[in-house]
Amino acid sequence: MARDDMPQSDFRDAILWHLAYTLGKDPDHAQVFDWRLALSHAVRDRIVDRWMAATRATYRADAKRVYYLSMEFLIGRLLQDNIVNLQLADEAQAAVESFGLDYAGLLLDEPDAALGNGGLGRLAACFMESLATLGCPAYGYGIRYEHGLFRQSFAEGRQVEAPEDWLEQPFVWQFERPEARFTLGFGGRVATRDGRAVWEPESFVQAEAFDTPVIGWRGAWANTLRLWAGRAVDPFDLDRFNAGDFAAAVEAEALARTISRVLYPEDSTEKGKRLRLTQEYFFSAASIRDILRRFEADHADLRLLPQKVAIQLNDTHPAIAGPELVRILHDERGLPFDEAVGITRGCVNYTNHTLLPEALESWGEGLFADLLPRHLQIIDRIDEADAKAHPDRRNTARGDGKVRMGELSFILSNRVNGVSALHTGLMKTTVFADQHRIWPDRIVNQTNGVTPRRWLLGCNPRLSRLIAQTIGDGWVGDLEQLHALEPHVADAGWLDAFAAVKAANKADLCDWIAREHGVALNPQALFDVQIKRIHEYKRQHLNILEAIALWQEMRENPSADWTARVKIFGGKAAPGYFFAKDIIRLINDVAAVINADAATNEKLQILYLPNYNVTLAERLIPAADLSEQISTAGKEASGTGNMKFALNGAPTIGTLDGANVEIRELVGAENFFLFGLTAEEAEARRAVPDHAARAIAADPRLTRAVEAIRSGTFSPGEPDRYANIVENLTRADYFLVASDFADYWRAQREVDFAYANRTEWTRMAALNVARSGWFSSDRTIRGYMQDIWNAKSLLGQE
Ligand code: 6GP
Repeated sequence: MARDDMPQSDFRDAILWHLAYTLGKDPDHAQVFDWRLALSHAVRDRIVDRWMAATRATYRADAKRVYYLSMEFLIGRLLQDNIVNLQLADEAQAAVESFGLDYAGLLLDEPDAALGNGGLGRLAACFMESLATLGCPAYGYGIRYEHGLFRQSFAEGRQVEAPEDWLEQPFVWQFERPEARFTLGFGGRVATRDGRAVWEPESFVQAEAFDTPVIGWRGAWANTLRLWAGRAVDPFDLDRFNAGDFAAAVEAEALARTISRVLYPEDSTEKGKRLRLTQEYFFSAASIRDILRRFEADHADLRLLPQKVAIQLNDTHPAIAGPELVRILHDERGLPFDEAVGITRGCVNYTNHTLLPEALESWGEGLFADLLPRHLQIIDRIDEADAKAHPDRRNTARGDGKVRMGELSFILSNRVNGVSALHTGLMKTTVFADQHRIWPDRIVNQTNGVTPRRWLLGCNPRLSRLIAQTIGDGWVGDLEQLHALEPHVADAGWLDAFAAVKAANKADLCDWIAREHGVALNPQALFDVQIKRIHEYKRQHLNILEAIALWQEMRENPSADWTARVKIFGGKAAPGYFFAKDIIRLINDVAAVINADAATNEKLQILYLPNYNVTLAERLIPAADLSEQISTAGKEASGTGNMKFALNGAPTIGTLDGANVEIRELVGAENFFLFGLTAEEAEARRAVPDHAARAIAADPRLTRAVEAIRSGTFSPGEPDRYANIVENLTRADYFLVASDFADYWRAQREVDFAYANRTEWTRMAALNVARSGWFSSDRTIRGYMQDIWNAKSLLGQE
């Protein structure tokens, strides 16, 4: 094949062509890495035409565009996802195997792009895929971090963090856009000229765009994920270099790149750092300029902006986009202030993802004024106008020497949404009660969802095949069709096939764990999985306490008919969150002791897999029997892992928290293991003096489990290693671990009992699948399009 014979149709030839002409490699000497890149290029070629067609259609229709601003996009690997959505899986596999290569191995060679911490970032990635699937013209805007979320390993059970380096390899999916650059100012002062405020920043950096196409199901539509990288306005100072000061010559570039260097490894905790606020302004301001540039290319009247532009703030991290838009419209384009605010409010909407007070961002006035002096004035002016209109208003954006980003987002938004019914309700009665009283129509609910392409079709091919054989393949684009599985649940033969899928997935996981981690698991055991960020409110320590109590009871009563269990944990702790890191170490210490106990280890094993990420989730969820969703009620805004487990046939053990409530309603109370205090009861329990000590005293199992930790059973020679955890559990126990323990124990024994009747269990698991269709992110995005953005699908018009 020659260079000019760029193959159009034959996929195998396309791979060979890219191997030669894009990568300069001879097939005889190509490594897995080269083949993977060649395959990726061949796949990317199939995306580009559709991507351009979608962009052209959007221009032609002058359609309203949705802009999803998010500090995080936890996209994971893209090769398989793109292949699945282009329906190229069989062709790609055949081509790869014809070269004598292992297809799965090739897919796994791709680095996992971890440009996010957890739920918020992964939701943004699912939303991008659903927006494309639904043909909604949309752009994701974020930061192109050089280093994503840190890599986690364990040393003597303790979390060790190492930098993540996904960009050390070529990222095939992106297109660099050197022509799309904006210069952004920071600091300085606000001057007055001709009676108007003019911001005179002190320093400048440039934002450079990198575009990644996001292709929807069946390749019908593609949108753009545009990530900004920092660069210096003058990257190289030749005078300084010639003077021999080589480091200083590139100092400006090093500083500018710092902005997009690392993802803050924070989840639900606020990090009051200058760099973080700089990052937030950097990507929000670059995005606003890009949005205006696109709008102004075709429209002269800025008052049309709300008809053409919907901006979604993914939590408060991009909240500064609001004042930035007001500033440009007023200071730079000359619109009256009130009109600028009105237009901004017509475009901007805000999603809240947590009620935890420490996660509600606020910045000291000093820092804010130093970095964004003009924005501070704008915020004050909006606050003042609101105060005049609503004299009884209490929660303003400015107050207590702080700029409060939740309030700021609220007052500059058209719609504000929560992410599950319970969470939205609590927003109205707690953090945003004051605002809700004044603007009762502003808060709406959009319960989260997950994309079925990645979280069923891609990650669970066996179950997908069984479903397709049973009800056809319409469910992939219309997940509610899974309801058609329900009648088959009464069919013993079908249930056997369903059980065989889970067994095969578990066998695969066991093989992988044996290979990678040298641990042999009992595949007959119930696989009980808790994977998510480590946080006190998510209560991994409740889970490990139950494991300790179970182990103690097994030792006491070895001949009882115990249901064998493997407890699997995965998740990272923010590096500065010491309590969470103690929990990690405790789980690892407990695992070491219990796994070494020959008296029980056929019945109980504990495994903490390091470096939890999207890829690991894709491995674990299809093989899970039980989904642990055990947060203190009122604290988990929604959860999305909970949806993935249910969709893959793992019933939940959980509290009435976040979207668990809706999962339970839909799958049926009899197919969900409920325990624990409700959000209301939890609030009341906190007021009871000594609630923790009382709960422990009332429960001999809990007393004994806590005592084992306290006395050093899991930290021989160092009994006070977990003094902090013990102290917390026995005294303040804000997250009510002790109060919920007894009921959790009861629900776990119900699980044991139910799992022992394998047919009944399989029925329950299958009903979880059949009834989880509502949790597709397609449904969520339709809700946003209708209730929040007023945006239309352009499918069929490309
Ligand atoms: C998370 C919430 O904790 C989780 O419950 C929810 O499912 C997810 O957002 C998506 O809505 N919040 C975050 O990850 C976060 O950083 C500031 O909130």
